Amino acid sequence: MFRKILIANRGEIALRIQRACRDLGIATVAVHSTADAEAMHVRLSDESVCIGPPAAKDSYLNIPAILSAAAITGAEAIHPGYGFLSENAGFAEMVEAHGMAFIGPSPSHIGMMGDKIAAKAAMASLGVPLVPGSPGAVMDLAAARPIAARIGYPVLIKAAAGGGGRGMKVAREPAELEDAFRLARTEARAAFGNDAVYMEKYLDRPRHIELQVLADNYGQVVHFGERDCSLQRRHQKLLEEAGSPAITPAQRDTLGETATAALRKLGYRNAGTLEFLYQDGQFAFIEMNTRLQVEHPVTEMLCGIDLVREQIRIAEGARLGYEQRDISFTGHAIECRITAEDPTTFMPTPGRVTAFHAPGGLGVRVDSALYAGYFVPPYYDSMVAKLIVHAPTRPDAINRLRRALDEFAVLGIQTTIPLHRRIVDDKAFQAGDYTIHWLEQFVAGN
Ligand code: MV4
Repeated sequence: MFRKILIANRGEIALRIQRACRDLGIATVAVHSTADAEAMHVRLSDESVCIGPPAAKDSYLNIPAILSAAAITGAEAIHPGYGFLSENAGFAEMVEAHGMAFIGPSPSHIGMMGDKIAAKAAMASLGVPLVPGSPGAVMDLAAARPIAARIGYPVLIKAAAGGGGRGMKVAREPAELEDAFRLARTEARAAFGNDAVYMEKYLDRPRHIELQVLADNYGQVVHFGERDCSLQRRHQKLLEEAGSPAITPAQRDTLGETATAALRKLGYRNAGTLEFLYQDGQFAFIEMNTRLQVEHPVTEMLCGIDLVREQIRIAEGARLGYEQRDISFTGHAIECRITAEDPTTFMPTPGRVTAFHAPGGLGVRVDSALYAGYFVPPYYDSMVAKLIVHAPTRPDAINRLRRALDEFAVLGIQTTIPLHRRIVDDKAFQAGDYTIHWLEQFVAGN
């Protein structure tokens, strides 16, 4: 059993991880930048260490400072949260080289899934369905032409080191291929220092559906169903649901069986999320995330499980101790990501929070590090709260979400609460009838 864990993150996710540690009787070490000296994750931790100036590259991404903080406090393990160093294979390796546990997958699996071409090749060889595409990297335009012709236009050119939509270009017809290919390459090199690209058939109206899995160190792999993350704008998710309004329990079972069998053969461990595009009744794997995700609470509410606790136990060497048939899916859960942004222009709105009142009651959860008097700094991600509701049915969850949003008060700064409130009242949202393009249209029409 770990006695002390260092949490290499800030904000709501640092609190979320602290709570799981407390529940397990484990002491916590917070790290923080000089801008976060007054932050809630520092106030609520057992110990804290300042690791550098405000810019993330000098603090939350400062590997020597974080490893030193762990060494001087005697932490036995590091939880990276999401973002920052969470998918940095080199960091995971260094944590282990310093005799500590990295609470996450092995460095080699983080590295494999960070290369989208390698990830797809591994999944395809293990029977997971893919979007039709190039068998691997596409070296030049001469190679791209016949592959595009075989897949059929429109095609998408993606960066191997990409993810999250950066370095992605569509070619709707052969005449567009040359420019799209060259642009994708150039962007990939600039953004990732790696210009390897691959090609896929472009799906024009998919849903974005992801599957949550956990694996222990002894080959036991289970899934906790899917999340529908289609409601996004510029690759920033705004609202997530579990389960997906578009998926039947039988589809969930089939997808889960295929994915868990593949990860068992890969020897994967700890938490992971497989991302799929879903269109015309078909799932196609696109990427795998080797971290705890922002939207994990909808899965926790649906399945009644503490995913962070499980991550910690797995890292300690515990067995999962249950099987797929022990996992049940009850009701429906929805999460709203509330950001410190103007709800119409999406410009960040850092500043002083003058009053804060979180909603409550049955089936309502708020994960946030805000408090009255807190100053939202301009240096980091603008997400300041997650509101998660759970209810017996999707219509009940929507009603509960409306009620909770009406109770939620964040004064002093602008937030996206009013935008969420309008989404909840939309007929298409209520019908569950949306694709990844729906929200951009919704926002443009307002
Ligand atoms: C796609 C696609 C359509 N067809 N792949 C964007 C981010 C990256 N994770 C994958 N992405 C997409 N890949 C094919 N073959 C459309 C997107 C996409 C998208 C995917 C998920 C969530 C939001 C999105 C927004 C725009 C494009």
